Formats: sequence, C-alpha cells, structure tokens
Amino acid sequence: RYLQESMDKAFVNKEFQLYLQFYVEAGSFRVVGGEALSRWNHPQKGIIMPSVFVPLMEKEKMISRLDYYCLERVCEFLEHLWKKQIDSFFISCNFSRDTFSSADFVDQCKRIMAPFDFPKELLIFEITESAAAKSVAQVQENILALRSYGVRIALDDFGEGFSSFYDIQQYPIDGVKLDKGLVDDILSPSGSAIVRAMIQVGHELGMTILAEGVETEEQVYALQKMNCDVIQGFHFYVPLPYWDAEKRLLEEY
Ligand code: G
Ligand code: G
Ligand code: MN
Ligand code: NA
Repeated sequence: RYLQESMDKAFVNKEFQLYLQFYVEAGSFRVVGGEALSRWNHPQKGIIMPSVFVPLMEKEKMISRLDYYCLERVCEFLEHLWKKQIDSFFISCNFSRDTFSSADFVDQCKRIMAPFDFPKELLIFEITESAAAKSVAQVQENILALRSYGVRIALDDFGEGFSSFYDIQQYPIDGVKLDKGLVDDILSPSGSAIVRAMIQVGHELGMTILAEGVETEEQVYALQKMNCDVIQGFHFYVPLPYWDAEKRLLEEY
C-alpha cells in the first residue's frame, strides 16, 4: 500500500533508474548490445527490484507509464552513443503485455522516439507471452507496424510458462530469448537436445537466438557448440547503472 502511493511520486521525482546488462556475441564474446532493466531508487527503502514493483504496477495499471519512461531513457542513451560514434550497439527494452497489446501502443512509441536521432534497428522491443493471451490480433498488428517503422521485436522468456513454438508462428518476430530455466538444464542430455532443437528451428525461421541467465563456462561452451548467437548472463556481465555501462562502452569501442 505504502509502495503504491509512492509510485506516482517516484515518476515525478525521477526515482526510476535504468541499468544495462551487456550481451556478448557467443562466438567472440564481443559486447554487441544490452538489455535495459529498471530499478527503483526509493529515498527511504533504497534500491527496489522490478520483481517487486513490476507486478504491483501491472495490478495498478501503472506499468505502461514505466514502460514508456524506460523507452524514452533508452532512446536518449542510444542517441548519446550514436553521437559518440558507437553505432552498432543495440538495446532491448521490456514491455508488459498490457502496454504492448494496447491500440495506441505504436502511436505512443513513435511519438516518444520521434525527437531522437539514431538508427531505429538498434532498438529491440521485448515482449512476453502470458497466460491470458488476449488481444492476439492487436499484438500482431502492433508488431507489424513497429517492424515497418524499423524497430526489432524479440520474444522474451521463451520456454518458460506459457510460451511455445506456436507463438513463434503466431507472431512475426526477429528473435527469441531462451529462458534461464532452459539454460540451467543445458548440460543434461534432454536439456541439451531441447535447446539445440530450439536454436535450429529459430535459425531456420531466420531468427536471432539469445540465451539468458548464463552463469558458467560449461554453459557457454555448450551454447557455442549449438550455434547460439548471443549470450546474456552473470558469467559475463551483471546489470550496470547506465553511467557505468557508458564508461565501459567508451573503453571497449
Ligand atoms: O532486473 P531484473 O534483473 O530483476 O529484472 C526482472 C524482470 O523485470 C525482468 O523480467 C524484466 O523483464 C522486468 N523489467 C525490468 N524493467 C522493466 C520495465 O521497465 N518494464 C517492464 N514491463 N518490465 C521490466
Ligand atoms: O526480462 P527478463 O526476465 O529476461 O530479465 C532478465 C532478468 O534475469 C533480470 O532480472 C536479470 O537481472 C536476470 N539475470 C540476467 N542474467 C542472469 C544470470 O546469469 N543469473 C540470474 N540468476 N539472473 C540473471
Ligand atoms: Mn527481458
Ligand atoms: Na527473460
């Protein structure tokens, strides 16, 4: 309750902060992009994680405000990098199902992105499939409109909960992020067979495959052998505050 009341104030006081977790190319370990993850820097409670406040915001119908806020911060950051000649680093941004399935989603995104100068394909929108997969037609329409505007779309948490191969057929997406749960099992015979097959299917459909939650060297080798494209996980990078991420990027490039 206390948190709910302070959420509105949090936007006004700019208490939400963006962190960035780098992605590496599976073959070369080169940093190629990253995921924007929000943190709430609460004046009394300190850093609050999205696993706490995102579900609350979804319940209170405030999540779209956060999603759009993050999108704007990500655009600022991409423009900033673009001006410093860092011109191939991409960033993915999370959107809740509520936000992504709304009828004015594409217009809102275009309005937010319009003032910023960077190649649109450096922006990836991450969407998840949920239990109540309502508004499928609206989501399909939004995906098509966004892709023709230039941004790319990835299916997040693939292989967890309610997502399935059917979603890949249903939505015209550019890539999938294999859920940490799949990566956790990747060294077992069945786990490796499943992930290998998923990567193969994804590639045949022309998609980029990212593995999430990679924590060990053994997992990295297994994923390399399966031709996974991109790796995200604590083995390489934890989420960094954006100023820290920027510093490291300027050193790398
Ligand atoms: O940051 P963490 O490492 O705890 O992220 C937990 C979850 O919170 C992730 O699944 C991510 O998708 C979600 N998340 C983080 N930031 C945002 C955001 O701005 N909007 C939405 N909808 N989800 C977010
Ligand atoms: O949006 P999504 O659920 O994919 O967000 C990624 C989440 O996974 C974030 O909470 C991020 O902090 C977390 N994460 C990223 N890499 C790792 C990892 O290697 N191990 C664990 N346990 N969590 C990770
Ligand atoms: Mn994500
Ligand atoms: Na995920």
